[in-house]
Amino acid sequence: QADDLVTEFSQSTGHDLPVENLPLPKDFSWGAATAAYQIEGAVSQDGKGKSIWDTFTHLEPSRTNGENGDIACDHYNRVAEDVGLMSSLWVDVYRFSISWSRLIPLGGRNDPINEKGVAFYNGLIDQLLAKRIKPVVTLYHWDAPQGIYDRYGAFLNTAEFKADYEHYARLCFTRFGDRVKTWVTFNEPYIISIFGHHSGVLAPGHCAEMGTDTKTEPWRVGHTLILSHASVVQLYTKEFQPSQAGTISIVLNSHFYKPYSSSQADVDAAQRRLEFYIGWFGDPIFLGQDYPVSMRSYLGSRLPQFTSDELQLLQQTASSKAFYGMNHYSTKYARALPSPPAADDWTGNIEESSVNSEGIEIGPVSGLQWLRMAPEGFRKLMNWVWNRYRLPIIITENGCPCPGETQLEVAVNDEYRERYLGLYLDAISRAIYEDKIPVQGYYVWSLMDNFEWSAGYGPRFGIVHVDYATLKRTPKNSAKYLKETFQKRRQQL
Ligand code: PSG
Repeated sequence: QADDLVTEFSQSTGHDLPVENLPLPKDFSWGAATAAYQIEGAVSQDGKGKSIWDTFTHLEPSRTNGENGDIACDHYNRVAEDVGLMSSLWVDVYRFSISWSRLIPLGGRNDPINEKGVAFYNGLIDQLLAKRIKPVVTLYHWDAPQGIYDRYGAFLNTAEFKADYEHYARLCFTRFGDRVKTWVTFNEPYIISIFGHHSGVLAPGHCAEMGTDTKTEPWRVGHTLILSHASVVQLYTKEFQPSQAGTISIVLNSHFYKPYSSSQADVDAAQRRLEFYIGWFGDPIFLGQDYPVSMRSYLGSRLPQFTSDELQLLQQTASSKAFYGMNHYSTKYARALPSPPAADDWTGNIEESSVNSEGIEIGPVSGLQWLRMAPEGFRKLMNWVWNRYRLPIIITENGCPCPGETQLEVAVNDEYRERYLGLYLDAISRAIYEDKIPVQGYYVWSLMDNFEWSAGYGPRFGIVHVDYATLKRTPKNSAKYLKETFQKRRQQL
């Protein structure tokens, strides 16, 4: 019935959505992604310290649908089973994140190290390598130690955060860098800044109603993230890369934006929205320069300044030519607002919608309203990023929850997801062969159903179903589809 939904959409809108199963390069790598807080559970096992997500979910459970990551998928106690699962799907890569407060329970540079936490990740990495699965490791996927938040507000104190984050990163490179060759500093700085420090829907939940200065705080947080990223890239390239020979970058997410109408104002709005989403981090990090001009002109003094030393650091680290980590799910229309921007506007005075001026929807809706199937926007986004940064691209997250995916029977029979993934892979093939963009890999979000932050356990993004009552894992049809399609697509040509 999910399939019917897509066919019906194609017919009524003229969007053509049959999967073509286009080829991919032989050395293209595919994998699955997760994040520590979303799957591990075991939140106080073996000496783990509290993170801002433990606090956020327990203090006011309504913010996360009454749910939390205390148990999640209990991956912490089921590593062997989960690595076995990945191996049976023939993934090349597993992208996971390290829980900072498992390694350093209080988070700070002078705080004790929890060897049991180190041992957990050592075990995971060794089991992956034994199955010839390459680990891609995210140092920070949103779960800051509560200790550094209590001490100085985490990202709100740039110098303190940078020093503690460097110490934590050094620990990871030292203990795991002999085997981990691909590192990600931060997952989605945009979401951390805007959702954590403006709308407040994610931890630590700062928002105007809480007394946060939303005119400036998200941009200060972003500034801290950019500078902390750069200093850890410098640390890695100077001290670890010579012997470990790995690579390090950051993961940026964004929708693609299409103009709401053909008016010049809306065409400009779509471009400006992407600059506010991606250029915010991408220009300083990958071009080694100031924030986009559009941001400076709309935000003025709300946006922090880089000192000349900081710009120099950014220039140096930008030239370390790694890869662009792209998280992407969907496309929206961008419409220029006629009135002057709100005092705490974060968009460049733009309204987003899923329907354009002619009433045409951007794509068939998934299990989440904001996420619609729009593969053409994905291809355009790869082009936008390539034109601006000229870096090889790795798709570090892509996937969706299906409409009505509640019972096991529906969940396992996940036609909507199969179609979505098939079409998004076609878009990658086109980007590679028609647009000549070096896209190197694709990691589906997610290996298994997990704790979807503010939405709790409702939306299921996994290619493997998790029964939260028994924690039993059942591969969905899309898991078999990905295994087979990569096998076939990489044989073609
Ligand atoms: C990204 C974009 C939006 C919401 C959530 C994400 N958006 O535009 O509304 S988060 C991203 C994340 C991962 C999530 C996954 C699915 O890295 O942890 O589970 O996407 O939302």
